[in-house]
Amino acid sequence: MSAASNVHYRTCNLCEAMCGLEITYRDREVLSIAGDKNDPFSRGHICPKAVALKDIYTDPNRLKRPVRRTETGWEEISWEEAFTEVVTRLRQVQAQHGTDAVGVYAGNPSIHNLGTTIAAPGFIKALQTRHMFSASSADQFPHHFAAWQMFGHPMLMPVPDIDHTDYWLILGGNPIASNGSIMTAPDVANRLRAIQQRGGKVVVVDPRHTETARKADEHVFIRPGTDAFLLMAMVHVLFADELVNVGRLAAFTDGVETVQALVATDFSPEQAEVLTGIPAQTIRRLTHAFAAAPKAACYGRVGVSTQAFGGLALWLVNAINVLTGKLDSPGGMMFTTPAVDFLAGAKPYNRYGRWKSRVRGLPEFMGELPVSTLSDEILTPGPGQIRAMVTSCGNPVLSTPNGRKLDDAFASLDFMVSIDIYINETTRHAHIILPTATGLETAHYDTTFHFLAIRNTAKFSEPLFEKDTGAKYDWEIFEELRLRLEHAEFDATTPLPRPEQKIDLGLRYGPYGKTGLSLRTLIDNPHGIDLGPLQPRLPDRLLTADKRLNLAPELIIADISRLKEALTARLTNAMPLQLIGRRHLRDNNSWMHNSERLVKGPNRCTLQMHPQDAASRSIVAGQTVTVRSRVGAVEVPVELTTDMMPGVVSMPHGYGHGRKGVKLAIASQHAGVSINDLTDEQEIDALTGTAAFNGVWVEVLAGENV
Ligand SMILES: Nc1nc2c(c(=O)[nH]1)N[C@H]1C(S)=C(S)[C@@H](COP(=O)(O)OP(=O)(O)OC[C@H]3O[C@@H](n4cnc5c(=O)[nH]c(N)nc54)[C@H](O)[C@@H]3O)O[C@H]1N2
Ligand SMILES: Nc1nc2c(c(=O)[nH]1)N[C@H]1C(S)=C(S)[C@@H](COP(=O)(O)OP(=O)(O)OC[C@H]3O[C@@H](n4cnc5c(=O)[nH]c(N)nc54)[C@H](O)[C@@H]3O)O[C@H]1N2
Ligand code: SF4
Ligand SMILES: [Mo]
Repeated sequence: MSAASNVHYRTCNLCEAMCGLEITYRDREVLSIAGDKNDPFSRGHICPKAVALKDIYTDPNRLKRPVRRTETGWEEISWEEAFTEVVTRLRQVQAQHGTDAVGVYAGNPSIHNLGTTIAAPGFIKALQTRHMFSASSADQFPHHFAAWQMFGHPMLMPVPDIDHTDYWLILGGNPIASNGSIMTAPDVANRLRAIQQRGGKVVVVDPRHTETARKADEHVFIRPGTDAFLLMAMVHVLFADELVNVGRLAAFTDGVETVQALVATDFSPEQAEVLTGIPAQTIRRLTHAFAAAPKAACYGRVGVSTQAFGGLALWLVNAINVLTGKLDSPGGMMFTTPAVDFLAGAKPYNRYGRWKSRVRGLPEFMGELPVSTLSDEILTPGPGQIRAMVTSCGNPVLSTPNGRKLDDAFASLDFMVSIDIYINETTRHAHIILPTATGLETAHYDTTFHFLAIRNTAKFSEPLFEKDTGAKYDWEIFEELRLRLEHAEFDATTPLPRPEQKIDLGLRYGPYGKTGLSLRTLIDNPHGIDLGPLQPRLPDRLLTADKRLNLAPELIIADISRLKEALTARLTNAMPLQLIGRRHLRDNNSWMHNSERLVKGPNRCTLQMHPQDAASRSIVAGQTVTVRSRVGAVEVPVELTTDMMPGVVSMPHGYGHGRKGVKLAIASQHAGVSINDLTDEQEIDALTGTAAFNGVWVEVLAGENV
């Protein structure tokens, strides 16, 4: 007789939305995964990816024990052997070539795994390298930069209070597909509908008529990479038409006059029209509507962040919210009060430009160098060259610009270790892979996403299943590596501190600790706890040295000259089309294509193109075309759609699994090609070092291999 089924509640850790799951299981088998209706935040919402947690758990390609690459293939080795070899080889490289000869790449799931979030930094610190890279410079550095410069700390990023807003202006975000980012908001679709039901409006600015645009009240096409011109023109209109109303923020805000002077003569809507393709009248109308709405939030995301003027664009997004008094005001852009507040006691921030990258002279930010220059640092000989790499939770061969160059660079290393669960496009270059227990096997608390949520909430998930015998948690791996690197006496019988102990401390000493919130409370409330709507937090929350909000920071204002140059040059190129990215609900960056239920159906790795652009090139629907950029070419089937702005083409990222040595049985059958074989490692936002993925100049030619 089989045992009865049981129910387990936990948070989905696959994206930023923090959906509550209700999982029925028997023994070690998942019977079903559904939305947890009693989760006060997600209210039963899930997306199709949640069910794939089961596929990851049962995936025969997922590694459970360390493996070593040999001439005849991969062999399993013991943890002792793996740790010894990794630490010996890393030390050897550092002894021979200096500490900077070891580079690190930390990828996106680093912040979706509690153990990695808590334990990886100690290991990285023990390496003492200045060659630290992460997905942040392929994603959100502009948000951090603007937050640091204006509010005093890179983590002080405001989020849209969409549950109370009457006007949500979205630039370069597609939350209906991505489920939101730098805005943890499970069930965006219903929250968006609620805005409309209470008489509010949603406006989307995007070069593609997206899934979100379809649900919005208005969609405006914009030429890729030109948001900073639109936003400057909006600031111009705010001053010219006397719409500025800083309100209560005026008491602690500096720099309003500086910004006014910047837009006094330049950056009119007429000038912006030429670059953005948005009629001047539309820019004026949108600005007036935004300023007039009592509760409005201007929100920008990946589309505006990963472009040549990303830093300026995110500063302008904040500036527009400040100038109209919508920052830190209900229904506007607000700051979360998280239950675990890792900014408690934070000092004014200075982690910028303390060192520069060796080859291109790019400044460090937040202890990191731009990932766009990682391949240069590996391939360029000389003192300080990277000879060994550590990757964790990352697949930069598919996810960073000019991935082919990085692919070649990784192949040239003396040593590489990957902390990862798969043998994929990146980790196939590793000499040793250390796999972590993951997903349903782990305890979970979202330190980062509770911090960026549109409501104050807290939730802890216990592991559902025990990890496999012989498997290790990520925090065990990082702690052991750290201790061995530090030559500390390593005593296998002394238990390592568990990450949830840190969460317990964080909760007790956090803003709700006085009311008794602790890990125990969260364990007793497995659906999570609601701590109320966002509250105004300024000026108290500011971390600038003078406790004032700086609307016109020097580093940012200096970058305006670059924008002015582009205003004159008008962004032309010998290549006629501009390439942008695309996210699909059933993709998750580069790593979830090994789940049959997520990849089945029509091929999603297509080039979307406007029919006019196709006709002028004699391209027909479904045909395989060649897309060529400065750095490379790919062949991909074309999909014709008026969803695309003419002159703009789009491809998803995270495909390209057809490379030799990849051990992903299902993903390899849906290999696709990588957009990052086209994106250019030389094209970055000069201010923040962020990859300019969007607006890459390309040509599209009918036929294969042309
Ligand atoms: N052209 C283009 N490129 C882009 C983007 C774009 O919009 N356009 N988006 C960028 C953005 S926003 C991001 S964040 C990056 C993401 O790019 P990456 O940082 O490279 O992250 P992923 O592609 O998600 O790769 C995740 C890796 O983590 C491994 N993994 C999964 N779970 C675990 C775990 O529990 N433990 C460990 N140790 N490993 C695990 C997977 O096997 C995989 O190797 O891509 C960027 N690249
Ligand atoms: N299903 C799914 N969900 C995900 C991910 C995933 O890969 N798949 N990845 C996760 C990660 S790591 C992140 S960072 C978030 C990202 O979350 P979002 O920022 O919502 O990501 P996207 O869906 O890529 O939306 C970016 C939008 O910007 C538009 N865009 C491109 N160029 C420009 C431009 O120059 N200007 C403007 N205004 N718009 C432009 C694109 O057409 C696209 O609609 O999603 C997360 N959630
Ligand atoms: S939206 Fe994100 S958190 Fe929610 S179920 Fe899907 S992948 Fe998980
Ligand atoms: Mo991201």
